[in-house]
Amino acid sequence: MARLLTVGAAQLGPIQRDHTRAAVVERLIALLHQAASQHVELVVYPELALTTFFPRWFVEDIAEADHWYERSMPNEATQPLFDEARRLGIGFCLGYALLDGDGHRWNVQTLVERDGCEVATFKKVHIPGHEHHEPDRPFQHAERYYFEPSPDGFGVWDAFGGRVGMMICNDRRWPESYRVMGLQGVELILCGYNTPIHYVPDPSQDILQGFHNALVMQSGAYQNGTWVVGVAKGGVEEGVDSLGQSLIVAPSGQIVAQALSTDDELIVARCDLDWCRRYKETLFDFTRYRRPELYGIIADTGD
Ligand code: CDT
Repeated sequence: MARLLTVGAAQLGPIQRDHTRAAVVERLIALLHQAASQHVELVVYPELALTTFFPRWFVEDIAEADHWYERSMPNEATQPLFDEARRLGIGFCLGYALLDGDGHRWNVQTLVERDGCEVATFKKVHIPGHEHHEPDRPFQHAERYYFEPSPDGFGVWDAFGGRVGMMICNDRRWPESYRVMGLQGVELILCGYNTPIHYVPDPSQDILQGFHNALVMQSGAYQNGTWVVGVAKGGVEEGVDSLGQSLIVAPSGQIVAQALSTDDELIVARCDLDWCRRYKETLFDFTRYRRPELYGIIADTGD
């Protein structure tokens, strides 16, 4: 019997600076209701889904940015989402900024099962952008100021009837992200993103944003025999245009669903997790065909 899981990628349009958590949570719940009407079992929301993409602004005193971070999950603002998802029997994956009890700042995604139990909270591994204020930029991308990189790396969890992994935005551009999860038998990778169309260090890449987005997720899916769900916060947010084009990719590398707008939009795919075996047990039978003894340089830290 096929292991079928109906997955929804709940793309968000822009969240402006003055939009309250309560208003955003209402939008998340509206998408959840659409998902319920299409018998979706797992809804995936974008990176930093509760606020605007605040790393576009620099503050001298980082404490001035504390209000963008969650202190716990769920909390008062997000409890209605957790309650409604549990009532509907839908699991979800939610991206947000976390300021933990030890004062560490993380860019995270929390995965919640259909019964409301937390599966895991994943911390972003590859933190892009810059550490310091760069006054010549039209907007900042100071993620390296606002977030620490994960010390944990990429895990995979038994959930939703399969092996589920997570990555966040820039992680999707790195083949190692997929491969580390692939080596743990991943069957479904969940990835939220915020990708400005304008790439300040090399604007010649602007026109290629959509191509690169699909390229990395399609190749990562195929080369590791896994489903990949990529979910954008798109549209013009505080004057910065960001990529939509949320997509769901099959283990064949084919796109089976893609968002058409840059607004709040749900796309849905019925994912057969057993499809992964067609690739994991043939072309990408790692045990049979990989040559790890020749790949040492990939993980060499140069120490
Ligand atoms: N959020 C995030 O990681 N965005 C990056 C933007 C490019 S680096 C400035 C991305 O990889 O899409």
